[in-house]
Amino acid sequence: MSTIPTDILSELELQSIELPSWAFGNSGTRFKVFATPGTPRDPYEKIADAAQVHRYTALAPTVALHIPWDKVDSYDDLRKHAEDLGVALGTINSNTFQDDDYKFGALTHEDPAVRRKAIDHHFECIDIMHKTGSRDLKIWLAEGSNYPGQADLRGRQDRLHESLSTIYERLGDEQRLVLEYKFFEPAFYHTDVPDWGTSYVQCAALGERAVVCLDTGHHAPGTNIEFIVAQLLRLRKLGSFDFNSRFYADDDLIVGAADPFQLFRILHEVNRGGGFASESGVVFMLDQCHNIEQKIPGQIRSVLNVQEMTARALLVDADALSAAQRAGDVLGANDILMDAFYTDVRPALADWREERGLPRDPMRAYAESGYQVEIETTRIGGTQAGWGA
Ligand code: LRH
Ligand code: MN
Repeated sequence: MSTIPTDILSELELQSIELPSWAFGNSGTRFKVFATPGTPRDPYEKIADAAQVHRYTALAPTVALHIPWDKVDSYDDLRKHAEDLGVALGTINSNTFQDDDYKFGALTHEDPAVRRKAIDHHFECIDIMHKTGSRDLKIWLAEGSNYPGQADLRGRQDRLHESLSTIYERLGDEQRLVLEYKFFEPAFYHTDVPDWGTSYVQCAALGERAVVCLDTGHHAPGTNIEFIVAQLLRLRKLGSFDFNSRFYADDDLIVGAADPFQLFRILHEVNRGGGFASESGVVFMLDQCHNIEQKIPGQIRSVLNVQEMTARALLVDADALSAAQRAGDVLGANDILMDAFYTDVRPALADWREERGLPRDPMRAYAESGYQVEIETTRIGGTQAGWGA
C-alpha cells in the first residue's frame, strides 16, 4: 500500500477548494432543468449544504456567491450564518448574462448607458464584497457576436478596457478583479474574452490586482491547458481556477470525471509553477452543475478528486524528472510522471483522514448522516434555487 510522505501531507493540509453556491441549486441545459428533492430555496440553505462538504472533508472552507442569484437583505447576517456553520464567503461572481439590456453586450456595448448599467452592477458587487469580506470579484462575460460583420471587434476591446478600468479603480486595496475567458457560448461567432491571451492582455493593462481565471471547460477541444497554467503562473497572472470536466463543450461535469489524467497534468504544472503556495494567490474553485446527480455528494466527490490528483502530482519525483529532462531521456522522464499518476493514494488519504478525526469515506459518512433525507423532507414549498435570478 502506498504511503504519502509527511511533507506532502502537510502541504495537502493547506489545500482549500472553494465551492460554487450555484452547484447546490437546480441546473440543466436548454432542453431541461430537472428539479431535485431537497434543493435549497435560498443562499442560506445553499451555504448550509456547502458546509456539509467541508464537514466531511475539511477541504472546502469557503463558498463563492453569484449576484443576483445569491442576493439577500443582509450580507452581514449571511456572513454570520456561514461562520456559524464553519465556512466563509468567498469570491463574488458578477452576472451580465441574463438581462435583456445586455443582448448586444454589457461592458463592451456601443451604448454608454448600457455600459454604465453594467459597471454599476459591478460596483454593487464590490459593495457586497466589503460586507462579505471577499477579496475577489470574478467577471465572466457572455459578450460577443453570432455573425461576421455584426460587431466591431476592435472597438469592443477598447470599450472593454475602459469599462474594466472603471471597475478596477473602484476596488478596495486588498481586492482583486479576476477575468474569466471562454472560447464560445452563448456567442457563436466571436467572444470578447475568448482565450487566456485576451484575458491576460486586458488584465495586464489594468494592474497588479487584475488576474486571469482559467475555467477548465472553456477551451477548444485538444487545447493543452496545463501549458496555459504554466505560462500564467510564470507571468504571475493566474488568479483562479474554475474546476470541472467535459467530454465535449462547457459540460461543467465533476472535476476529474471526464479526464483524470488532464487534471493530474494541470496540477503537476501548478506544483511546478509554485501555484500551491499561499503567496501565489491562486484560488482553486469548483464551477460545476449537477444536472442529474445529487448535489452535495457531487461536491464531496469533486473536492476528493482534486485532493487525490494533487497528492499524485506532489508525489512526482521532481529531481529525477528534471535530471531525465536535462538528459533528454524522453521515456524516462515520461515514466517518472506516469509513475506518480498511477500511484493509488486513496488508501493513504483515508488513513490520513482517520488520523485527523475525519471519516475514512466522506461519501459514505454523508450518506449515513441522514442530512439528505432531512432536507428532502423538510424543504417543502418555496422555490428551488436555480440559474434564474
Ligand atoms: C460561464 C461560467 C462562469 C460562471 C457561470 C456560472 O460558463 O463558467 O464562471 O459565472 O459559469
Ligand atoms: Mn466558470
